Amino acid sequence: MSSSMLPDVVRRHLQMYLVLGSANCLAEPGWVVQEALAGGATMIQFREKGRDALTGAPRIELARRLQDQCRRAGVPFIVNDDVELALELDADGVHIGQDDESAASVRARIGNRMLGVSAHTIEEARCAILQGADYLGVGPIYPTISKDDAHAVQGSAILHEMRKAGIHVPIVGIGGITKDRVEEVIHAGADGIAVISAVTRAERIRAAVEELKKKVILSI
Ligand code: 3NM
Repeated sequence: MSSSMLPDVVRRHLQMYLVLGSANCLAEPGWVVQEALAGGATMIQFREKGRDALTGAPRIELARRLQDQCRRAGVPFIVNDDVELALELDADGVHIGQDDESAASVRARIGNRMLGVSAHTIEEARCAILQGADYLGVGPIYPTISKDDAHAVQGSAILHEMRKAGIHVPIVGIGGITKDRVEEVIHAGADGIAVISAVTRAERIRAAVEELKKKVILSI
């Protein structure tokens, strides 16, 4: 079972989904999140991963601070790959990859919170849905500089294929998405875009989010 959240509500949260950790940010992460929220980010995922990632208390402290900002903006806060942290913070949801704990087990632990699962094939997508995913993250659609262990680039064709195969759950495209690629991703079947670098490395974060979101909405 998925959560009680209606798919159309989930779809709206996926429109301009910012994924980030401190290692992705050129500026202070709290400032990046504040600007992204001001620009209309529809959901935020805390993904504190990689070589320079925070650990222990500083990691939890940062998560709490970003979550607090999201709460004040009324935007869901999702924790990547850490059910314990999500439960400790009372986060709105969890996002997991294929190498993490099974989706069924995460669903059992998080109750009605939102569950996102990364899926690279139709088989993985079907399995995630059966195990209770509320949405799928599908990628990498384009080459990415933000994930060292990313799968081979799939192109937007994977989105088309999933929709053609009868997968109707909310899907967010991820991997190398920039403002010039939004239309292709949405037309291929995604409900929204998940981005790291297009926002965290933008010179003007608020304006970048506004532009990406506008392009998503115009392409739907
Ligand atoms: N997951 P950027 S690609 C976190 O394919 C992540 O599942 C991916 O960052 C997947 O927008 C990716 O900078 C990195 O390319 C996305």
